[in-house]
Amino acid sequence: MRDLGRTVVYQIYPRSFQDSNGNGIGDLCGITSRLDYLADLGVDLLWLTPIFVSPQNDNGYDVADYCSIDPLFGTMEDFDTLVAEARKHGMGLMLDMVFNHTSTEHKWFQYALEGDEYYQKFYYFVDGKTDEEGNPGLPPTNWVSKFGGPAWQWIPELNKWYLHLFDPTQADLNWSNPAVRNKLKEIIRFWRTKGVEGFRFDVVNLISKPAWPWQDDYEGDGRRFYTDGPHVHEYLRELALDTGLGEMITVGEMSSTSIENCIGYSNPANHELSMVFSFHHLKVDYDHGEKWALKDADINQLRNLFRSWQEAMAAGGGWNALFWDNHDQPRAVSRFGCDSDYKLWHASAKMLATCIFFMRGTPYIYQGNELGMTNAYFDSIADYRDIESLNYYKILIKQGLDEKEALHIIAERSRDNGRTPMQWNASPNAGFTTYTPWIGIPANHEHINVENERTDAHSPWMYYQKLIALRHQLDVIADGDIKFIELAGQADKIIAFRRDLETAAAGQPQHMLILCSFASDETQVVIPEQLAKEIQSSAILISAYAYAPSRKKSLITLKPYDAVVYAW
Ligand code: TEU
Repeated sequence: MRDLGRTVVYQIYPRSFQDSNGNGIGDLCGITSRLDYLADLGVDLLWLTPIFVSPQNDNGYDVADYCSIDPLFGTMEDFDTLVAEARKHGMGLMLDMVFNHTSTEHKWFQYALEGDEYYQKFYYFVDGKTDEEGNPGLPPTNWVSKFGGPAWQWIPELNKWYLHLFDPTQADLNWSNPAVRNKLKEIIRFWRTKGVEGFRFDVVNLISKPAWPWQDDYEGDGRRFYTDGPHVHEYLRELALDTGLGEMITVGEMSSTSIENCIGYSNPANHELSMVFSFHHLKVDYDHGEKWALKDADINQLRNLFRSWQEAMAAGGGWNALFWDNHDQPRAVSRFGCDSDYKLWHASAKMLATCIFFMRGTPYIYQGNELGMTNAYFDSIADYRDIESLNYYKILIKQGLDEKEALHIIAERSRDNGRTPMQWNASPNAGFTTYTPWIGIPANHEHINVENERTDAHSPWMYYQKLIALRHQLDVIADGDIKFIELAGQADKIIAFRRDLETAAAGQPQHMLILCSFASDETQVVIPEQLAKEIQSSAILISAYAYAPSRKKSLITLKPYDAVVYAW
């Protein structure tokens, strides 16, 4: 099995990676045609977001058949070819298992609607509440869906409500029913025999709901009742032990979770998962914790979150998935870096990569990160495709914002920012498709594209290639301890940490100091005395600018969005 510390995962959003049949939507054959590209970059595992049969209301996270390929993306034969060809390139596949809910078009849900009681028990079909006057027909609880609106849908034929933590067409599965758990194990076994190397489990810390009856939430949206729920660890262990997941690489997506639970999920002794995604660091620009309210990123908070997660997960034997971007997030370079000035864009794309690549965990590259791809900045609501963005646009207007204000928030926060097509070249559709793409392509593909960056020795692409190679080679990055460093007066600008490993292979550095600047201006950093002495004998391993920062004894001058790694 691959070593977690030396593995780099590349996330592909198939719909937006490469179209091979000219319908404007990316597909499996398109991915196969780009395997040389991915192998040159040097990545190890390819995580594909869902490619299964789906009505695509939530771009495949609404699965109607877990063991068939959606014709939109190709055939099972195309999938088998992709697995085989990827293996020839030394790469493995990870599939996205959406097990918290199914599409309401899934046959289990359809049988349930037809009155089959066995399948009704696969979901949460429950009676409503009566109001103060005794009239029936109120939702069972006041819980709110993650996509806005109530988390319950009324089914008049059955006189019941069903739970959907996401879209009404994504019905939550009842994991307390052993028959459900067994069905899901069969799906894992099916894909294992197809030769996939790993799985990503969608919102998997939401699968265990509390015992009935459920309560209203007067302080929040209900998440505190079902997040990291009562039996979640037990269910994950059972899934892993019964299907042999221990021999595979698995990552769980953990919504609003805690460090303590994540140690539980990912400590190998517990036999649950290899690693976890958590999202607290991607909420530091949410005003009062609210996604649809803007504020500047709080770098001090970001640093504190990284410090507590990195140090506590290490102490507890847990393992982090390291990432900034995915298909649900606006582009990090637009959020935490700078995308309006060529030089700063360049530096900040590299700085962000440095920051996570040198932490303890497994780094994930989301397609286009290696190019420094930016937000889309669509200027009309008609350009958006994502169900969550379209819902929230309406909600914001209802709350009294005018169209311009609402659109501004959507432009900053929409998941579509991360879903625009891969920018292969400067041609009108960026080399992604010969047809009209399913979603718009930012004009900056004229210079931010693969063709340009692979011929520029200083591009973000070349930098990523080096980072991946270093991950593979150096023991201290893969296995070292991590400790964050307090820099007097610079807490809101600089993230600094060190990595140490006493047992590094001969000739390899045992220590590293990583400095990342989130400031748009030049910043002077005073290194603590002892550390300044230690780095006297260091060499610069990699840095965001071609010229390393100047250093006078303990004083280092970092350029805007600089990153530098000292190794000794
Ligand atoms: O996302 C889980 C999730 O809660 C958030 O990332 C969510 O998409 C958004 O940020 C709410 O504000 C996973 C998938 O990654 C996402 O694409 C799916 O839409 C969602 O689950 C439902 O399956």
